Amino acid sequence: MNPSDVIATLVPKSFSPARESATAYAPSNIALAKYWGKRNSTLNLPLTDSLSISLFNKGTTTTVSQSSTQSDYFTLNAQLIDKNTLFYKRLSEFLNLFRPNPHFYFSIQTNNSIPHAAGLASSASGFAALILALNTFFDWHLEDHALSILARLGSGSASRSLWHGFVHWHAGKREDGLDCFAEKLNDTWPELRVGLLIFTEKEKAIPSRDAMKICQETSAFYPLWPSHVEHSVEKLLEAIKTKNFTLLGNTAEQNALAMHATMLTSNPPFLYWQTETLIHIQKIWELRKAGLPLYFTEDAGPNLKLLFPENITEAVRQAFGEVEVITPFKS
Ligand code: 2P0
Repeated sequence: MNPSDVIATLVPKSFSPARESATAYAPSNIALAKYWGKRNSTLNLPLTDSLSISLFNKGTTTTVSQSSTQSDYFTLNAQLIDKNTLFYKRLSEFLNLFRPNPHFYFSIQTNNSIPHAAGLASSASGFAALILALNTFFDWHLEDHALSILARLGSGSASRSLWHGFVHWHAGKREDGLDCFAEKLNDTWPELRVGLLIFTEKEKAIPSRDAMKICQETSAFYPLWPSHVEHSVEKLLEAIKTKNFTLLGNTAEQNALAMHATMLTSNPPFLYWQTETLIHIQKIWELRKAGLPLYFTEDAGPNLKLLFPENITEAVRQAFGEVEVITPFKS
């Protein structure tokens, strides 16, 4: 089964631009229970469910129109993307799936309010915003689950970036992945805060796509991962339902550390952490011992995301001068 077969079941057989251009925004998302391993890498079908929180105003705005030249034309934060970059090739190949005819070329303008490739899931919001913009550009009127499936074909975590708030991505069982999509949870948590601790905006050493494959294929700890993450999802759903912040923070932190343990135990081993990562983790643990309900999660990069309730915001700002505080649920 190829992505084009899946798309043929979801998108109208023939379509053309319904307007000159279409613009959409999608928030970045942070997994509290991580996606780390696939059951099918052609369709980005994950081995397990995962659960995320979206970062509200940190995300991607994308405008789609038809290119007036005989090739795709992409800009990222107003900079032209060179045709020889991996970024260009990946985007152009993805767009091959959605050309109304083989001679149709796209102009895609993307603006990120998050650092590109700094472990802050910019590909997630990027592909999600692109699919939302294409849906409007071509007047597809697709339902949420279909949009999530299409975004997932670009990047797995993009399936979770179509909404604000908590999002649960179902692994599904079908080979074609038509039961593998994310859904927004209706629960809100206005007091919840996410703190971004960004030490570096450099490109990551190993793309997460390759990293999760190495872990899945070689880590001695990987066989423990699927049941760990399924438990994490259950505990997070319980924490969200009962507004149990300790359970939420603890579960997210342990899940992130378990994911990083699969990297340490891979062959060859690798680690995204930098010195600052460890210094800040130890500081978080000290503050917690001193009574602050403060937890962290970390993705495929050295930067940390703090999780804490609104009433300790000042203490968090004092401890981490450089923190950027996100309110995921704005009223
Ligand atoms: C997550 N990550 O759940 C995990 C945690 C990184 C660490 O989803 O191959 O870029 O495009 O499906 O979505 C990053 O993986 O991978 C990711 P592909 P993706 O957020």
